Amino acid sequence: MTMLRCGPHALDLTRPRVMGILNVTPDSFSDGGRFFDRERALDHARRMLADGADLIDVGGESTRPGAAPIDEAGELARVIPVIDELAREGALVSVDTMKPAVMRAAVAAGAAMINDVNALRLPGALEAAASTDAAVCLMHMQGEPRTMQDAPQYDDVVVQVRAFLVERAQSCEAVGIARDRIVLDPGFGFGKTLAHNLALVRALPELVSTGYPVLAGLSRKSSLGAITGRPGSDRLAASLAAALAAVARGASIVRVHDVRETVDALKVWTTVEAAG
Ligand code: 9MG
Repeated sequence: MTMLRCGPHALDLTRPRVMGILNVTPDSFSDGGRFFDRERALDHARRMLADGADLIDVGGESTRPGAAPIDEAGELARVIPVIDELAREGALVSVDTMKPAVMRAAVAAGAAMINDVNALRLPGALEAAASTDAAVCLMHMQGEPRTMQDAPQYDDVVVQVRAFLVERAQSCEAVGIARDRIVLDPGFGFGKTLAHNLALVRALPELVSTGYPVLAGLSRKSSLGAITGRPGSDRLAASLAAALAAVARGASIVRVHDVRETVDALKVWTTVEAAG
């Protein structure tokens, strides 16, 4: 599929696309104290767009292992004003949420993609997404964020992740979410060991063979730390290598923190590939 339908936008996937990460949580953009600074978050999003991000993923609830959950009202208060402003400025905005009410409100505020690490499994989530014209990113996660890294286990991680994602995509189509609105994501680091993540990167072509576009989120993840021995703040080179490894295996969208560097790396990669 070459065009992903995202509300009023159509994302041409004949070349790899970059999703910039915007965490609107107090630990990401604090005002120097305990509060979230919305203007700093918006400036960061504008910087990512100027650097070449094709879309911005706005999330108000951290999915890191051990992170504290947030209630619906708190999540809405964080994400809606930011989505509203970025959409008004013409950006293609994705909302990173598991909650049906947040999905509906975010799309009403201008979000054109729903990125759900829970693959629309909460009661009401499928129906909420179906009531919109937004694209949906269905991610695989084993367990739940608080405990998912405790002892992840699979008989065959590639077979199980692929089967799960195909089942979720079919559930979406059954409630009226058209095929050209669906993206699949193996969920690197979500209930997976380093060996599981590496197997999934190598097997990306098997996910691509489903016919749905694939999104890969490897940026700064702990697997890259396990390989390089570097902390999250020092994983730029590792993240670029991972993004290219994913795109080389057919990923259509990469979800990243370092937009400028990823855009440059992809320009070189696509130029080399086009020349061949
Ligand atoms: C919210 N979030 C954190 N990591 C992610 C990943 O790898 N993929 C997607 N779709 N969302 C993610």
